[in-house]
Amino acid sequence: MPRVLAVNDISCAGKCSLTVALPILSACGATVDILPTALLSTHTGGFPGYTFLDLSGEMERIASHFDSLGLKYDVIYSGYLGSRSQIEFVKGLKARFLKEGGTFVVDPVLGDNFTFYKGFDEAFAREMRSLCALADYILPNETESYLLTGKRDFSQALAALAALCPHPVITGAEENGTYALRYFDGGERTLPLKKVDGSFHGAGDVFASAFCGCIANGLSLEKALAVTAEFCYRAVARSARQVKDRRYGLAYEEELGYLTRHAGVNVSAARPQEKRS
Ligand code: PXL
Repeated sequence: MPRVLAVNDISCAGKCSLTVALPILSACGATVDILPTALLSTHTGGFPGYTFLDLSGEMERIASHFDSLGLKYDVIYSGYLGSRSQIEFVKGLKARFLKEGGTFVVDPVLGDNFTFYKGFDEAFAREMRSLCALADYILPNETESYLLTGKRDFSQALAALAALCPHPVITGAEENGTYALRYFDGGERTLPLKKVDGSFHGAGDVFASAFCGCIANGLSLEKALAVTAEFCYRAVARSARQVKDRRYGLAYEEELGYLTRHAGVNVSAARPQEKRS
């Protein structure tokens, strides 16, 4: 069973970050430990009056305890980080906690719809770039790809991101009426996506969590992206039908079965004593 460390916030309502990472990674058969970066009543995208408790001090205490336990991870997944100093701290987690040959995935959570999320700015984006430089995979959305590179053209942005990290994935690139994943895997690659109109809060976190689960199970980048893209499409299409208030996140739960069936879960390794029929 792969072991994953998810570094992300807890938004208590409005499904995103750790509240989606835990169930989705678990559905992929991973053991998930968490390092919470902040505790919010809701995410920052549309609920006035949300609370925010920065957990930076506690993160160091938790990490020190993990050190003393000798914990090591197959995958470290970094998501929403609350401050520049937190980014600096997360850079150190790779050397401390990633197994040799393990995978470091950074979702550079910065913004959407070509604006920064609340509390983030250019200096924060610069710091995030330096975290991306340590990653094996980065998962910027279209806005984050622009905020990281200053380039709106996807080929140019991808080339700039590939200079930072071996496998950048732009998770939703809309261009000339087409919608696709654009990624780098030795060369530029495109995976066409089915588009559902509208904006869906938390979709990036659902994507990143499923992707980390597939990678933790040893799927190739191409296969991991295909499974993740289909899972997200199903969750988004269901949400378009069933979720009235999009601030509350994706209705992904009833699609977890699809993910478990396709994410490369190693059933015999997970339950060695059972005979499969
Ligand atoms: O889904 C990205 C995200 C994660 N965590 C928090 C957020 C957001 C986006 O708004 O506010 C706290």
